[in-house]
Formats: sequence, C-alpha cells, structure tokens
Amino acid sequence: MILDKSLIEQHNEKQSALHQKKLDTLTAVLSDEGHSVNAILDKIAAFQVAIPSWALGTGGTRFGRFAGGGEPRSLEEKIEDVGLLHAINQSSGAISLHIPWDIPQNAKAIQQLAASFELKFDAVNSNTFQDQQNQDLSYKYGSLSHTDKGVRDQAIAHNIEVIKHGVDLGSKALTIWLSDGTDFPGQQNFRRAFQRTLDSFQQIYAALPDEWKVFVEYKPYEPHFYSTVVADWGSSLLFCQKLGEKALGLVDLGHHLPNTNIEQIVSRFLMEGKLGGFHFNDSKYGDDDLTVGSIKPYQLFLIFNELVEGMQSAEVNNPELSWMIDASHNIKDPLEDLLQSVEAIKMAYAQALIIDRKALEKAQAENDVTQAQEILQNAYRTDVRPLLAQARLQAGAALHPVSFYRESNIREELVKQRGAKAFATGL
Ligand code: AOS
Ligand code: ZN
Ligand code: ZN
Ligand code: ZN
Repeated sequence: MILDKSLIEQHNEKQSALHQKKLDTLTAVLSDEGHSVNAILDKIAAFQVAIPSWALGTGGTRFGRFAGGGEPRSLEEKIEDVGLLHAINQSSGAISLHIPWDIPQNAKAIQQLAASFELKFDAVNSNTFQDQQNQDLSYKYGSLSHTDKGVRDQAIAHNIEVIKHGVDLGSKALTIWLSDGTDFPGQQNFRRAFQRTLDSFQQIYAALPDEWKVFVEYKPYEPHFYSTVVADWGSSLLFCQKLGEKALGLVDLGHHLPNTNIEQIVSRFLMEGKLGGFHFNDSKYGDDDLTVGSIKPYQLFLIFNELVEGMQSAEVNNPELSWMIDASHNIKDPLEDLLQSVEAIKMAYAQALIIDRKALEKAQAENDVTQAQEILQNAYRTDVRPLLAQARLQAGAALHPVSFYRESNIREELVKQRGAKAFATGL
C-alpha cells in the first residue's frame, strides 16, 4: 500500500488553524526564554527512530496471541508498513531486521524496495535464543556461552552470517541479545560462562567490517530465571571494553529491575564513550514492551536529559547513537502503537532540548536543589507537541499521525489487501 500524499495535505489543511494558534503561543514563550525555535525544529526533524521488523504484527505473551488483521506476511510487507509510518511521520526512516525471521531472499531487491520508501537498514539482530528447523545443535543450554564448543561455533557462525546479510543491505551494526543463562543455582560456573562468551564475542568481533559496530544488549532475567550471562550494564560494559572500540552497550529500557536509575546508567555509558543505542519501550513490571512513554514518561525525559547533555558536552566523546524501538503487543494496532512510540520519544527529546542548561549548571554548582527541580520540570511540563507537529508539517508529514492514520482507514485497507487473519511472520 502506497500512501497518497494529497491525503496528508488535506488532513493538514483541516488542522492548520488550530495548530498555528498553538505553535505561535509556544514559539513566543520559547523565544522569550532564549531558545531558537528554528534550531530546535531542525533537530527534531533530523531525529529518526528505527522500527523493529518484529513490531509490525501483534505480538503475544506465552499465553496467547490474537491476530489484529492485515498484518505483514513477508519482509516486503513489513518494509511497506515502515514505509507507511515514515510517510505519516517522516521520523521512522529505518528498519531493524531480525535474522532468521527476516532473511532477505534477494538483498538488492529488498534494498531497492526500502529505498523507494526512503528507508535505511539499522542494526541487524541475530537470534540464538530459539532453535530453528534444520539446525544441527540445540541452544537449550546456551549458545555463545555453551559448554560445548560445537554449539558455540554454530552460534558464532550464525552471527557472522547475520553480519553478511547486514552488509548486503547496507546496515552498519549487529545487535546481539544473548539470552544465555541458567535457571538453577549451581547449574554453571559464572566465571567460565563469561569467558566462553567473551571468546565467542571476540570471534564475531573479528568478522565485523571496518565501519561496523556490535551492540551488546543486556537483560537481567527471562528467559532464564536464575542468572543471565549479560545481565546488566556492568557486564555489557565489561564485554565491550574487552572487545574494543567497535563494541558498544545497548540499553533496552525494559531490561532493568524495578526502579533502576536508567538515566544514570546512560550517563555512565556516555562518560566512557561506550553507548551504542537504545531499544525504546515502556514497562510497569519487567520486559513488558509497552508503548514508549505510556507508563513512565518522566523517566524517558530524564534519559533524554542525559543524552542531550552528553551529546552537547565537550567532555563526552561517544559515537553516534542508534535509536530503535523494541516493543510488541497483542492489544493495540501495531502501527498506531509505533506512531505513539515515535511521538513519545521525540517529545522527550524536544523537552530535553529546551532545558535551561546554563541555569541548571548554576543551580548544581550552588547546590540549589529546589531550583534544579524547577528547571527540569519547567521543561518537562511544557507541551512541546506543536513543535513536533510543525517539524512534521515542514517535512510533508501529517500534523496528527494517529488521527490521520484512522481518518485514512489504513488498517481497513491493509485488511482488505492481506486478509483479516494475516499473522506477521517472525515471533
Ligand atoms: C529481548 O528481550 C530483547 O529485547 C531483544 O532485543 C530481542 O532480540 C527482541 O526483543 C526480539 O525478540
Ligand atoms: Zn531489546
Ligand atoms: Zn523489551
Ligand atoms: Zn527485551
């Protein structure tokens, strides 16, 4: 399905008077506060968030899965869906693939299809957390950390194959989320499991092309419930430091124990120049993969506060970051959910951009705790949505993405084309 651009123009036309009113008010306030609204608009417009190929269908829990209808049935249709999102918001200009869920049969054709929607390929993801059909050895007791060298070699070979697929598509990074771990005390020797994993990582690292990076994603538990090899940011950082400069940590917001101070972790990674990117989502309890910003928007803002501060500071020297969503639901329309997630991320970014940094530094130097909070919350409580809408308007995207999506009956059209019971491939 290819979006008719004139529909966006009609939508924007209808919304424009009210939008202009809101934008004028906000512009006046921000200008008075000393901000250059045009500079902020440029930054917002340039900010692109990659869409994971596995989020385009309704996900599930281990208890059930309910088809949403019109889900993409192939890699081509997943790319089409991201193309739709990007046409609507001009902020989702990349897709992150999961191999083997999304093996491109013809990389050239896939690349051309993506390019026709102005999409790039962000990090490619390997998968050694499931056994695939025709696989020789099982990952039941681990993959890159396995006690058996044969299993480790198979998992290493898979990662190298994923890199090759990524090279063919123009991707520049490999994300490794390693589910390896144990379920019962005594099951494994922690130190040796780490060392075996390091050895496997080193072999994958050696296969990275020049301009590539490898992201080491951490997660405290699930699927394993006693220990995980790459359980936390400390383990991720340790692996990355031992591997070399191409290895960087990946922060999935859902992969922290309750109440963890994620923004401080972000700051630490940045301080070491070791932050690779994000898997954005939100959660109440664990790795819930809920819509970004649906539960803890203030935390998201505080994370962006660290990111903006870090990116602006001469004291920080961190490679460019990869922004990706990692979420999957069985209740919402996945495309609506992704539009909301991208919007929430950009909102937190815009709010972090309007923090009065000079005043904050002064308050910090003077230990003026109350004032520091006032400054942060003044930015956080500013409704920056007119800025996001204006950046979209200027880029030819829709003023109100979710309303536009609904008005245009996009899901209905997809159901017509693909069927009411079409389950996305993958997961
Ligand atoms: C799993 O919990 C991780 O978040 C990974 O990023 C994983 O590869 C992705 O969620 C797809 O299952
Ligand atoms: Zn993730
Ligand atoms: Zn998650
Ligand atoms: Zn996860």
